[in-house]
Amino acid sequence: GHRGGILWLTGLSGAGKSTLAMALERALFDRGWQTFVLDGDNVRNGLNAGLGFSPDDRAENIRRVAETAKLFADAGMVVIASLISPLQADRERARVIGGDRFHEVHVAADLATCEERDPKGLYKKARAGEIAEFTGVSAPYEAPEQPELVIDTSVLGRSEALAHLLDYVDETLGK
Ligand code: GGZ
Repeated sequence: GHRGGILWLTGLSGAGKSTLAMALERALFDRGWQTFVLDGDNVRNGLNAGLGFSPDDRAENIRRVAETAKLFADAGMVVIASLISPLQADRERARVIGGDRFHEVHVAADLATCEERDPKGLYKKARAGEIAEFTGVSAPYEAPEQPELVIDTSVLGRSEALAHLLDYVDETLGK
């Protein structure tokens, strides 16, 4: 069994948030847990269509995802929210919305590592000036000061990263 909760994955584009979110969802699903992923990438096509990447739009994107995550967590689900959420202030607001169900996970990989991976070629485009306000290049990323968990994907392999996250989820949401 498990309690409801929100695992808020923050980190740069290319840090591995989506990959980790999907792997965690699969692992929890296989145990019979109720789990659900809210990913910046997919939510921006629907719920948050129309929002861009200005500071105001990012703040609204994060607020809506936090409110949605709270509804699902209140219903007992383990919500995995995967958003860059680059600013401390926006994440603090998400934490206030989520209350004690909120768990901040810093999916940490340094900019150089993310830029070298560049899975979608976005860093290349950002460096060429084809994408404005790109996080890490032309827009800020403020690392969390006191996250509940740090997963450094520049050091850990995929299965190690997942194992760390699963241990944390077991400790905090398992019963
Ligand atoms: C950052 C951008 C941008 C800009 C498009 N800045 O790695 P991806 O490609 O697949 O996922 C990223 C996604 C970020 O959306 P979020 O909702 O997570 O961002 S935030 O929390 O800041 O609201 C990236 C892509 O969108 N993308 N333009 N300018 N990432």
